[in-house]
Amino acid sequence: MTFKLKVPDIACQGCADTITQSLLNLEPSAKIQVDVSAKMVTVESATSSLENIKQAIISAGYKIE
Ligand SMILES: [Cu+2]
Repeated sequence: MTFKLKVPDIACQGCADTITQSLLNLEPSAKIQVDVSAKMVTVESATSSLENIKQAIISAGYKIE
């Protein structure tokens, strides 16, 4: 399943890397794309729920719009 989330606090590639890493900790085989200028996170996941993905992003220190 593919999830798209808007994360307004993404400001730079460092934010993208932090979010990517926390999502990989949740699901190592997930495919993750972070668009820094659009502040969008796209997660292609086999096993994670939207709620789990949101929690991983929140615990990395970001809010979801
Ligand atoms: Cu940043």
